[in-house]
Amino acid sequence: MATGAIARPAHEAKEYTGLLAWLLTTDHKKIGIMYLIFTIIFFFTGGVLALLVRLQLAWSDAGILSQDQYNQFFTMHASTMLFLFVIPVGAGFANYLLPLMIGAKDMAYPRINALSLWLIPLAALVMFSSFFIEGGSAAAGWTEYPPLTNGTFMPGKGTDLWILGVQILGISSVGGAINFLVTTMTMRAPGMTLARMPIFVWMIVVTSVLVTFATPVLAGVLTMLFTDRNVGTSFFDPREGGNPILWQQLFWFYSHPAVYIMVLPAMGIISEVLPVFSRKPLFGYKAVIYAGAAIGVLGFTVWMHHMFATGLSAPLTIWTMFATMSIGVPTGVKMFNWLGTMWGGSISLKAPMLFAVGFLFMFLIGGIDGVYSAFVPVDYALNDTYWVVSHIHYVLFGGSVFGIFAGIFYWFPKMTGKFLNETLGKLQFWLMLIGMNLTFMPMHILGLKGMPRRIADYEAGLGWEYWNLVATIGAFTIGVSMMVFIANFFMSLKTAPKTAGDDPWEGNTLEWMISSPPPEQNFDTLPEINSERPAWDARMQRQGFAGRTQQHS
Ligand code: HEM
Ligand SMILES: [Cu+2]
Repeated sequence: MATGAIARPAHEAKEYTGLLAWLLTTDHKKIGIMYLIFTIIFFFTGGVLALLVRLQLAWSDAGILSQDQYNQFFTMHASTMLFLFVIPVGAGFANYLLPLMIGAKDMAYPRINALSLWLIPLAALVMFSSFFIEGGSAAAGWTEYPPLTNGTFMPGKGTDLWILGVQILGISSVGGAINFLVTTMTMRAPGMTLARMPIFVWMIVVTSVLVTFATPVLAGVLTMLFTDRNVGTSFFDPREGGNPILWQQLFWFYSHPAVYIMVLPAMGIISEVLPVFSRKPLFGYKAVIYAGAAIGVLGFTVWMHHMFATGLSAPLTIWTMFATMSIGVPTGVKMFNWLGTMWGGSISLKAPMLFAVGFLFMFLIGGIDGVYSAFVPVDYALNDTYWVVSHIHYVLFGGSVFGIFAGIFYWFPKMTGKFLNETLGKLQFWLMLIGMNLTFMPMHILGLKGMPRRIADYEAGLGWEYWNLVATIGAFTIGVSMMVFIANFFMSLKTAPKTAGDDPWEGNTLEWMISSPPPEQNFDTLPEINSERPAWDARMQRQGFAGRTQQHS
C-alpha cells in the first residue's frame, strides 16, 4: 500500500480525507475558511490583551500589569489586531468569495494561495514567541518609532522578532493581493465585464492594488530598522547622521494606505449586504466603485497627517491637511449610496443587516472625528491623547469589525448550509454596540481632558478615573458579546439543521446560485451574465419577469 502511494505520479490530484484534506488543500474555499478561523482566533487573542490593558487602566494605580508588561501588551494588542486580524481577515473573505463571485473554479495560483495562508500562523508564532524570551515582546507601540526602537533603548530581541513577523505577513499579503488581481483580471465568467463585477470584488481589487504598492515600502523600512538594530547601519540614528523622521515618512507611507486595506473589504461586504436586506439594487453602483478607487488613490497622498507634530514645512502641512479632509468626499459619497440603497427599501433587520447598519453609524463617528483631527491646530492639541485611540477604534472596530460580522452572518449559511442563530446574533449585536460605545466614547472625553495614550498608569485626581472605569466596563461588555458569538458559532455548527438551501437571503451574486456549501469545482455551468446581479436576474426570470436588471449609472 505504502509503496503504491509513493509511486503515484506527483501531478495526479490526490484525494486526502479528514484533517489532511484541510492541511494540504489548495482549494480556495478551504483556504478561505482557514484564513477566517486563524484570523478570528487572533482577534480573540488581541481582545484578551486589550482586556488586560483595560483592566490595568480601570483605576489609578491598579497594579495589575507592570510598566514593562503594559508596554508589551498594548504593543502586541495593536500589532495582533492590525497585522494578524484585520488585514488578513479581508484576504480570508476574498479567498472564499472572489472566485465564486466571478464564476471561477479557483484562484489563479492555488499553491501561492496556500503559502499565503500558512505564512500567517508562522508569523504569529514568530511574534508571540517573543513573550517567552528574555526582555519580552516588542514594547514600543505598533508604530515602532526610532530612536525608541534603536538597539540602545530596546536591546531585547522582541523587536527583532516583531520585525520578522511583520515581514512574513507582508509576503503573505502581497502573495494574496497578486493572486486576487490576476484571478479577477483573467478568470471572470463570460459576460462578466469589469462593470458587472460585484462591489465586493471591486473593493478587493482596490485593496490589492494598495497592498501591492504599499507593502514593499514597509518591507524596505523594516529591513532598515532591522539592520540599524543588528548590523550597525544608521538610517534612523541621528548620532551617526541618520534621521528618525525618515522612519515616520516611510512607515506611514505604508500604514496610512493600510487603513484602507483594513476597511475597504468591510465596505465591500456591507455593499453586498445592504441591497439584499433592503430588497433594492445598490444605489449608484458605479459611484461606489469610483469612490472606492478615489479613496485608494487619495489614500497614498495623506500619510503625513500622522506627522503634523514633527514640524513639517508649511506647504506640506497645508497640502496634507486638505488632502486628508478631501478623503471625506468619496467616503461621504459612499455613505449616501448606502443610505440611498436603504431609502424606501423593504428593510429586513436580520443579523447581517444589523451589523451592516451598525457599521454605517459607528464608521460615521470615526470618520467625523477623523476629519476633525485633520485640522492641524486641533491635531496639535489632540495628538498622542486618547482622542486618537477613540478615533482608530471607531474606524477599526466600529467599521471593520462590524463589517466582518455582517459578512460572517451573511455567508455562514453558504459555507456550511446552516444558519447562525438569529436571536443570539441580535444579542451579540446589541451587546457589541453598547459595549463599543461605552468603551470608546469616553476615550474622546479622556482625550479632551488631556489623558495621553500609551501610559500604564495615571494619578488620581486628574478627573480621568470615572471615564476610565466606564471604558473598562464597556470593554468587558464587548468581551461578553464575543462569548455569545463563540457559543452561537459552535452551537449552530453542531446542532443547527441544514436548512439554508442555495440561496437563503435571495442574494444578488453568483455564489447564491450553487449549493451550500459549494461543490469542489464550484460551477458546472454558468448562467448568462447581463448585469452585476446575475442571481437576481435568474430569480426574476424564474418568476416570469422577462428582461434584465435595470441599468444603473
Ligand atoms: C475589546 C475591544 C478593544 C479594546 C477594549 C481595545 C482597547 C485599546 C486600548 C485601551 C488601547 C490604548 C493603549 C494605550 O494607548 O496605552 C488600544 C490601542 C490600540 N488598539 Fe485597541 N481595543 C480593542 C479592539 C481593537 C481592534 C478590533 C483593533 C483593530 C482592528 C484595535 C486596534 C488598536 C490599535 C492599532 C491600537 C494602538 C493605538 C496606538 O498606536 O497608540 N483595537 N486598544
Ligand atoms: Cu492616516
